[in-house]
Amino acid sequence: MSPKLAPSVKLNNGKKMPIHGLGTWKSKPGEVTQAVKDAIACGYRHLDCALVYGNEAEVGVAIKAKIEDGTVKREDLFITSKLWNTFHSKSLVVPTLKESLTNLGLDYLDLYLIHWPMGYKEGGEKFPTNADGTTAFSDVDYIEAWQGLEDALSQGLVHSIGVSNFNKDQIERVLSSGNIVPVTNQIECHPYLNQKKLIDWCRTKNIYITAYSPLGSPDRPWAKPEDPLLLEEPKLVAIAEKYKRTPAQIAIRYQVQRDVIVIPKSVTKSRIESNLQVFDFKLSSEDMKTIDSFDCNGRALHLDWVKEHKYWPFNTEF
Ligand code: 1BO
Repeated sequence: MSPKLAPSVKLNNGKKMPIHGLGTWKSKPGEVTQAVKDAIACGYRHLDCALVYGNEAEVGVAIKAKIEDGTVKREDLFITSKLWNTFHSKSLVVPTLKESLTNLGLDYLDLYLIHWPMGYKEGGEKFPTNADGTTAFSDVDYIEAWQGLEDALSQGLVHSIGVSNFNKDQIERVLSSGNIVPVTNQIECHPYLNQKKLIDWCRTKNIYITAYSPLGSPDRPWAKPEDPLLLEEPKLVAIAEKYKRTPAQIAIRYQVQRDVIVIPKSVTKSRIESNLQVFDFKLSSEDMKTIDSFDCNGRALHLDWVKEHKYWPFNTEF
Protein backbone atom coordinates (compact mmCIF):
# COMPACT_ATOMS: atom_id res chain seq x y z
CA MET A 1 0.00 0.00 0.00
CA SER A 2 1.44 3.40 -0.90
CA PRO A 3 1.94 5.78 2.04
CA LYS A 4 -0.26 8.81 2.60
CA LEU A 5 1.61 11.95 1.55
CA ALA A 6 1.42 15.45 3.00
CA PRO A 7 -0.50 17.98 0.89
CA SER A 8 1.42 20.65 -1.00
CA VAL A 9 1.09 24.42 -1.05
CA LYS A 10 1.38 26.52 -4.19
CA LEU A 11 4.30 28.95 -4.07
CA ASN A 12 4.29 32.43 -5.62
CA ASN A 13 6.08 31.07 -8.71
CA GLY A 14 3.41 28.42 -9.30
CA LYS A 15 5.54 25.53 -8.04
CA LYS A 16 4.31 23.13 -5.38
CA MET A 17 6.00 22.47 -2.05
CA PRO A 18 4.89 19.81 0.47
CA ILE A 19 3.61 21.57 3.58
CA HIS A 20 5.45 19.06 5.76
CA GLY A 21 9.04 17.85 5.56
CA LEU A 22 11.94 16.38 7.48
CA GLY A 23 14.37 18.79 9.14
CA THR A 24 17.99 17.62 9.25
CA TRP A 25 19.63 20.31 11.41
CA LYS A 26 21.49 18.56 14.27
CA SER A 27 20.93 15.09 12.74
CA LYS A 28 24.25 13.33 13.17
CA PRO A 29 26.00 12.01 10.05
CA GLY A 30 25.88 8.49 11.50
CA GLU A 31 22.11 8.64 11.99
CA VAL A 32 20.74 10.80 9.22
CA THR A 33 21.00 8.30 6.33
CA GLN A 34 18.70 5.82 8.04
CA ALA A 35 16.41 8.64 9.21
CA VAL A 36 15.96 9.93 5.64
CA LYS A 37 15.39 6.39 4.32
CA ASP A 38 12.74 5.83 7.02
CA ALA A 39 11.16 9.19 6.27
CA ILE A 40 10.88 8.57 2.53
CA ALA A 41 9.58 5.05 3.15
CA CYS A 42 6.77 6.32 5.37
CA GLY A 43 5.71 9.12 3.00
CA TYR A 44 7.94 12.17 3.49
CA ARG A 45 8.68 13.87 0.18
CA HIS A 46 10.27 17.09 1.45
CA LEU A 47 13.78 17.19 2.96
CA ASP A 48 15.27 20.32 4.48
CA CYS A 49 19.07 20.41 4.31
CA ALA A 50 21.95 22.89 4.54
CA LEU A 51 25.66 22.88 3.80
CA VAL A 52 26.45 23.97 7.34
CA TYR A 53 24.61 21.02 8.89
CA GLY A 54 27.62 18.94 7.79
CA ASN A 55 25.51 15.93 6.83
CA GLU A 56 24.39 16.53 3.24
CA ALA A 57 26.48 13.66 1.84
CA GLU A 58 24.76 11.22 4.23
CA VAL A 59 21.35 12.61 3.23
CA GLY A 60 22.43 12.09 -0.40
CA VAL A 61 23.20 8.41 0.27
CA ALA A 62 19.62 7.92 1.49
CA ILE A 63 18.10 9.78 -1.46
CA LYS A 64 20.09 7.65 -3.90
CA ALA A 65 19.07 4.44 -2.12
CA LYS A 66 15.36 5.29 -2.14
CA ILE A 67 15.48 6.26 -5.82
CA GLU A 68 17.38 3.08 -6.69
CA ASP A 69 15.00 0.82 -4.76
CA GLY A 70 12.06 2.35 -6.68
CA THR A 71 10.32 4.00 -3.70
CA VAL A 72 10.51 7.44 -5.33
CA LYS A 73 11.69 9.24 -8.42
CA ARG A 74 13.75 12.42 -8.12
CA GLU A 75 10.80 14.51 -9.24
CA ASP A 76 8.69 13.14 -6.38
CA LEU A 77 11.03 14.81 -3.87
CA PHE A 78 11.30 18.44 -2.80
CA ILE A 79 14.82 19.14 -1.57
CA THR A 80 16.01 22.38 0.01
CA SER A 81 19.52 23.52 0.85
CA LYS A 82 20.96 26.80 2.11
CA LEU A 83 23.78 29.20 1.33
CA TRP A 84 26.07 29.49 4.34
CA ASN A 85 27.20 32.85 5.73
CA THR A 86 30.79 32.57 4.48
CA PHE A 87 29.66 32.49 0.83
CA HIS A 88 27.61 35.68 0.44
CA SER A 89 29.82 37.23 -2.27
CA LYS A 90 28.02 36.80 -5.58
CA SER A 91 30.93 34.92 -7.18
CA LEU A 92 30.82 32.29 -4.40
CA VAL A 93 27.13 31.44 -4.58
CA VAL A 94 27.05 29.06 -7.56
CA PRO A 95 30.27 27.22 -6.57
CA THR A 96 29.02 26.56 -3.01
CA LEU A 97 25.59 25.60 -4.30
CA LYS A 98 27.33 23.07 -6.57
CA GLU A 99 29.09 21.67 -3.50
CA SER A 100 25.69 21.04 -1.90
CA LEU A 101 24.45 19.44 -5.14
CA THR A 102 27.49 17.15 -5.20
CA ASN A 103 27.01 16.27 -1.52
CA LEU A 104 23.36 15.44 -2.10
CA GLY A 105 24.01 13.62 -5.41
CA LEU A 106 21.59 15.90 -7.28
CA ASP A 107 21.68 18.00 -10.40
CA TYR A 108 19.18 20.55 -9.15
CA LEU A 109 17.61 21.69 -5.89
CA ASP A 110 13.92 22.45 -5.52
CA LEU A 111 14.72 25.36 -3.24
CA TYR A 112 17.81 27.29 -2.20
CA LEU A 113 17.75 29.76 0.68
CA ILE A 114 20.09 32.39 2.07
CA HIS A 115 20.61 30.77 5.47
CA TRP A 116 21.09 34.03 7.44
CA PRO A 117 21.29 37.69 6.45
CA MET A 118 24.69 38.03 8.18
CA GLY A 119 27.85 37.40 6.18
CA TYR A 120 30.89 35.91 7.89
CA LYS A 121 34.52 36.27 6.83
CA GLU A 122 34.97 34.41 3.57
CA GLY A 123 37.65 32.04 2.33
CA GLY A 124 38.20 29.79 5.33
CA GLU A 125 36.33 28.16 8.21
CA LYS A 126 32.52 28.10 8.26
CA PHE A 127 32.66 29.65 11.74
CA PRO A 128 35.60 32.06 11.37
CA THR A 129 36.86 33.74 14.51
CA ASN A 130 38.87 36.80 15.47
CA ALA A 131 41.88 36.56 17.79
CA ASP A 132 39.58 37.12 20.79
CA GLY A 133 37.34 34.21 19.82
CA THR A 134 34.42 36.32 18.54
CA THR A 135 32.91 35.56 15.15
CA ALA A 136 34.70 37.25 12.22
CA PHE A 137 32.15 39.12 10.14
CA SER A 138 32.14 40.20 6.52
CA ASP A 139 30.13 43.21 5.43
CA VAL A 140 28.94 41.60 2.19
CA ASP A 141 25.35 42.66 1.72
CA TYR A 142 22.76 39.87 1.57
CA ILE A 143 21.44 41.66 -1.52
CA GLU A 144 24.63 40.55 -3.29
CA ALA A 145 23.96 36.98 -2.13
CA TRP A 146 20.41 37.31 -3.45
CA GLN A 147 21.76 38.27 -6.89
CA GLY A 148 23.82 35.06 -6.76
CA LEU A 149 20.68 33.06 -5.99
CA GLU A 150 18.90 34.72 -8.91
CA ASP A 151 21.81 33.65 -11.16
CA ALA A 152 21.54 30.07 -9.86
CA LEU A 153 17.82 30.14 -10.65
CA SER A 154 18.41 31.37 -14.19
CA GLN A 155 21.00 28.61 -14.70
CA GLY A 156 18.40 25.98 -13.73
CA LEU A 157 20.43 24.77 -10.75
CA VAL A 158 17.52 25.53 -8.43
CA HIS A 159 13.78 25.71 -9.10
CA SER A 160 12.89 28.26 -6.42
CA ILE A 161 14.76 30.66 -4.16
CA GLY A 162 14.05 32.13 -0.77
CA VAL A 163 15.50 33.38 2.49
CA SER A 164 15.81 32.20 6.06
CA ASN A 165 15.96 34.12 9.33
CA PHE A 166 15.17 37.43 7.60
CA ASN A 167 13.13 40.14 9.31
CA LYS A 168 10.49 42.26 7.59
CA ASP A 169 12.87 45.14 6.74
CA GLN A 170 15.41 42.76 5.25
CA ILE A 171 12.78 41.10 3.07
CA GLU A 172 11.58 44.53 1.96
CA ARG A 173 15.12 45.33 0.80
CA VAL A 174 15.21 42.06 -1.17
CA LEU A 175 11.86 42.93 -2.74
CA SER A 176 12.96 46.41 -3.73
CA SER A 177 16.43 45.45 -5.03
CA GLY A 178 15.84 42.02 -6.53
CA ASN A 179 13.98 40.73 -9.58
CA ILE A 180 12.48 37.66 -7.94
CA VAL A 181 10.17 37.48 -4.92
CA PRO A 182 11.40 34.91 -2.35
CA VAL A 183 8.99 31.97 -2.22
CA THR A 184 9.50 31.45 1.51
CA ASN A 185 11.15 32.83 4.61
CA GLN A 186 12.24 29.91 6.79
CA ILE A 187 12.22 30.98 10.43
CA GLU A 188 12.15 29.58 13.93
CA CYS A 189 8.46 29.15 14.68
CA HIS A 190 6.65 27.24 17.44
CA PRO A 191 4.00 28.07 20.03
CA TYR A 192 6.50 29.92 22.28
CA LEU A 193 7.46 32.09 19.27
CA ASN A 194 4.44 31.98 17.01
CA GLN A 195 5.68 34.73 14.65
CA LYS A 196 2.15 35.96 13.93
CA LYS A 197 3.22 39.43 12.80
CA LEU A 198 5.91 38.22 10.42
CA ILE A 199 3.62 35.51 9.05
CA ASP A 200 0.81 38.00 8.44
CA TRP A 201 3.16 40.48 6.77
CA CYS A 202 4.78 37.83 4.55
CA ARG A 203 1.31 36.70 3.46
CA THR A 204 0.63 40.18 2.10
CA LYS A 205 3.70 39.66 -0.13
CA ASN A 206 2.71 36.10 -1.13
CA ILE A 207 5.68 34.65 0.75
CA TYR A 208 5.13 31.40 2.61
CA ILE A 209 6.61 30.87 6.05
CA THR A 210 8.48 27.65 6.73
CA ALA A 211 8.68 26.84 10.45
CA TYR A 212 11.92 25.33 11.70
CA SER A 213 12.24 24.03 15.26
CA PRO A 214 8.44 23.56 15.44
CA LEU A 215 8.93 21.45 18.58
CA GLY A 216 10.93 24.20 20.33
CA SER A 217 14.39 22.76 19.57
CA PRO A 218 14.85 20.90 22.90
CA ASP A 219 18.17 19.50 21.59
CA ARG A 220 19.78 22.89 20.90
CA PRO A 221 23.34 22.75 22.26
CA TRP A 222 22.99 25.89 24.40
CA ALA A 223 19.70 24.94 26.14
CA LYS A 224 19.78 25.62 29.89
CA PRO A 225 18.22 23.16 32.36
CA GLU A 226 15.79 25.85 33.55
CA ASP A 227 14.50 26.64 30.01
CA PRO A 228 10.83 25.62 29.60
CA LEU A 229 10.22 22.59 27.39
CA LEU A 230 7.44 23.14 24.88
CA LEU A 231 6.56 19.46 24.65
CA GLU A 232 6.00 19.39 28.44
CA GLU A 233 3.85 22.53 28.48
CA PRO A 234 0.84 21.41 30.59
CA LYS A 235 -1.80 23.01 28.35
CA LEU A 236 -0.23 21.47 25.24
CA VAL A 237 -0.09 18.09 26.96
CA ALA A 238 -3.77 18.45 27.92
CA ILE A 239 -4.75 19.25 24.33
CA ALA A 240 -2.71 16.25 23.15
CA GLU A 241 -4.52 13.98 25.61
CA LYS A 242 -7.88 15.31 24.42
CA TYR A 243 -7.10 14.43 20.78
CA LYS A 244 -5.26 11.21 21.73
CA ARG A 245 -2.15 12.54 20.00
CA THR A 246 1.39 13.38 21.10
CA PRO A 247 2.32 16.97 22.06
CA ALA A 248 4.65 16.94 19.04
CA GLN A 249 1.77 16.07 16.72
CA ILE A 250 -0.27 18.94 18.16
CA ALA A 251 2.62 21.41 17.70
CA ILE A 252 3.08 20.25 14.09
CA ARG A 253 -0.66 20.27 13.35
CA TYR A 254 -0.82 23.84 14.74
CA GLN A 255 1.51 25.02 11.95
CA VAL A 256 -0.19 23.08 9.17
CA GLN A 257 -3.56 24.40 10.23
CA ARG A 258 -2.35 28.02 10.03
CA ASP A 259 -0.97 27.27 6.53
CA VAL A 260 2.65 27.32 7.60
CA ILE A 261 5.10 24.82 6.06
CA VAL A 262 6.67 22.76 8.84
CA ILE A 263 9.90 20.71 9.02
CA PRO A 264 10.12 18.75 12.29
CA LYS A 265 13.47 17.05 12.85
CA SER A 266 13.90 13.55 14.21
CA VAL A 267 16.21 10.61 13.61
CA THR A 268 14.00 8.15 15.50
CA LYS A 269 11.86 6.02 13.18
CA SER A 270 8.77 5.94 15.42
CA ARG A 271 8.86 9.74 15.86
CA ILE A 272 9.50 10.35 12.17
CA GLU A 273 6.38 8.29 11.42
CA SER A 274 4.29 9.86 14.13
CA ASN A 275 5.31 13.42 13.17
CA LEU A 276 3.70 12.87 9.74
CA GLN A 277 0.37 11.69 11.19
CA VAL A 278 -1.10 15.17 11.45
CA PHE A 279 -3.45 15.26 8.47
CA ASP A 280 -6.28 13.14 9.84
CA PHE A 281 -7.51 15.44 12.60
CA LYS A 282 -8.26 19.12 13.11
CA LEU A 283 -7.72 21.33 16.14
CA SER A 284 -10.73 23.37 17.22
CA SER A 285 -10.42 27.14 16.85
CA GLU A 286 -10.50 27.36 20.65
CA ASP A 287 -7.52 25.01 20.93
CA MET A 288 -5.68 26.96 18.20
CA LYS A 289 -6.26 30.10 20.27
CA THR A 290 -5.00 28.40 23.42
CA ILE A 291 -1.82 27.38 21.59
CA ASP A 292 -1.48 30.93 20.21
CA SER A 293 -1.56 32.17 23.80
CA PHE A 294 1.72 30.36 24.65
CA ASP A 295 3.62 33.00 22.66
CA CYS A 296 6.27 34.62 24.90
CA ASN A 297 8.97 35.67 22.42
CA GLY A 298 10.66 32.39 23.37
CA ARG A 299 13.34 32.40 20.71
CA ALA A 300 15.70 29.44 21.03
CA LEU A 301 18.03 30.36 18.17
CA HIS A 302 18.76 34.01 18.92
CA LEU A 303 22.44 33.96 17.91
CA ASP A 304 23.00 36.88 20.25
CA TRP A 305 26.73 36.16 20.13
CA VAL A 306 26.66 37.88 16.69
CA LYS A 307 24.22 40.64 17.61
CA GLU A 308 26.83 43.29 16.77
CA HIS A 309 26.58 42.26 13.12
CA LYS A 310 24.86 44.99 11.12
CA TYR A 311 22.52 42.42 9.57
CA TRP A 312 21.63 40.52 12.77
CA PRO A 313 17.87 40.14 12.22
CA PHE A 314 16.42 40.13 15.73
CA ASN A 315 16.69 43.79 16.69
CA THR A 316 13.36 44.87 15.17
CA GLU A 317 9.79 44.17 16.22
CA PHE A 318 9.46 41.42 13.58
C1 1BO B 1 22.52 27.29 12.27
C2 1BO B 1 21.32 26.58 11.70
C3 1BO B 1 20.01 27.16 12.03
C4 1BO B 1 18.81 26.47 11.48
O1 1BO B 1 18.86 26.27 10.12
